Amino acid sequence: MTFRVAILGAGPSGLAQLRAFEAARCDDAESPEIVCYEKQSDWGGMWNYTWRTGLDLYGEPVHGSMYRYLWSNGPKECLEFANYSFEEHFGRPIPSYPPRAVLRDYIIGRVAKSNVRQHIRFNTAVHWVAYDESTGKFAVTVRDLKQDQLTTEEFDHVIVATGHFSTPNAPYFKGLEQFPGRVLHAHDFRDACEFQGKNLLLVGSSYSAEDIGTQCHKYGAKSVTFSYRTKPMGFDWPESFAEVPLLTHVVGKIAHFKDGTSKEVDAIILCTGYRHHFPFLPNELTLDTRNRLYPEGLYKGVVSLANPKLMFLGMQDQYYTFNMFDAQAWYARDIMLGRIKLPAEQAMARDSREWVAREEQVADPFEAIDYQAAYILDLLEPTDYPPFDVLAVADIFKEWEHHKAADILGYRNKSYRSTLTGTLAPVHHTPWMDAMDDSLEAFLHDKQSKPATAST
Ligand code: FAD
Ligand code: NA7
Repeated sequence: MTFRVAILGAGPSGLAQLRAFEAARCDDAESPEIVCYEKQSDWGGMWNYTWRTGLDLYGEPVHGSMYRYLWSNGPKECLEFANYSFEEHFGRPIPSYPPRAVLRDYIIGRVAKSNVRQHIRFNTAVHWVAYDESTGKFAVTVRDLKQDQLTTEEFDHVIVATGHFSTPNAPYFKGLEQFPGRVLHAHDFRDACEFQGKNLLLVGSSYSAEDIGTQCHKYGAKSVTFSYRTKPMGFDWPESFAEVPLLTHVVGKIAHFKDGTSKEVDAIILCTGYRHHFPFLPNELTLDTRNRLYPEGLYKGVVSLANPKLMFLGMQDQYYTFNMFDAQAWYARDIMLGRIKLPAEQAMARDSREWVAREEQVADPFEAIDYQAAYILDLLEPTDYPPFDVLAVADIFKEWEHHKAADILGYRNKSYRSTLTGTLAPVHHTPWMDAMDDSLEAFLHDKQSKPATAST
């Protein structure tokens, strides 16, 4: 008798799971009955841009945290699917840092070639997952958003692929309620043009702060002040940027910082990260973790130690993205197909603890890249995911780190060599700081694009 699999979410991770089963089906493996629930009206997850913030058309929390003019923050050569190169998708080499619409086109391109869309129930939000010890099955309760109908179905396995950059972590600072300007979390940031001519305060010192800050500068913000909790980003910022210690309180338009300094600002953006939030999971099944390379409570970073028939994809802090989700999805698939046998509970817990302990030793971004590479290699070893050079990708990530350190506003003008095709990406026709149009058409319009002459 065939078994049933529920995949929650049709972003890159959920699509990787669908694609993994599709690959096995092509090899005549047993195919489970798959239902993928997606609350948006289309696939692509975070890569679907929405102007909405707050609640969606149906009163569900808006998933999207991406903004207009978002360009890849890492080289595309680092996230290439091993079974689908950018060159294959676009029919020619393209520059290394594409904008959002181009990356979405690539993600969708791979799945559009298969039959997996038929498994997805769009406009369907997962509301509850319960496990019945006596039957060994999960009951998944969903709301058909268009019909406003709740239904429940039974499954043998549940794959949680709902992402973790959607529910804001928004700390309070004294005086915010009196601040006479906009206060928002990065999740609700959409259009940098809103902040033209403004003095901005961004709280946080990670990817969102860095990218929203540089983008606002690009689109005409007067000044950008970053306020850090632990340490500054330390880039060689142009004059209109500053990094200051943590915000303590706000009085009128004046923001006060831990070192006693202050600054008048027009808007405050909390770039303070996201929460792993699973409102559809009961206490005993949920994943309780901060944003880290190896979330606790998972074997191989995928299998729930609480119930190994429940698996999570893409829950890590991410250097590697799409190809890591693939590695996880192939691994999860092979567990479900019985190709990989899970060890006893204690052995899984021990293995997980060892990886967590190893993460605690990671001292800097370069070691973090090596750590995630080692994790992916460990996952890939027992699967038939097509070979890709994980360590060569790690080297590109390290080059990227150096390029950012050298020129935070110019690193996106660099080119890298695909580890799949060996092709060196062409240089984009317009330097990133001058490329105001982030559409797919403008990016691929290559009249003036030049071949790169060196690997950087
Ligand atoms: P998501 O893409 O978040 O997809 C999860 C899906 O689950 C969504 O479609 C959502 O609608 C659905 N869902 C959620 N809850 C429910 C529910 N209850 N019921 C039904 N469906 C549900 N990565 C890169 O590689 N390069 C980048 O440049 C990059 N930039 C980023 C910039 C920002 C601002 C953010 C927030 C992330 C960025 N990322 C980037 C990381 C990005 O999250 C991953 O690339 C990728 O989207 C993660 O895929 P996912 O499928 O795990 O999650
Ligand atoms: P991250 O990478 O999780 O970083 C969160 C940042 O927020 C980090 O600098 C934290 O400081 C800071 N933070 C968290 N809580 C607080 C409080 N209470 N006060 C002050 N500062 C705080 O999230 P991002 O949004 O930057 O990036 C997430 C993804 O989006 C990423 O993968 C990108 O691709 C896009 P800390 O250093 O911990 O002191």
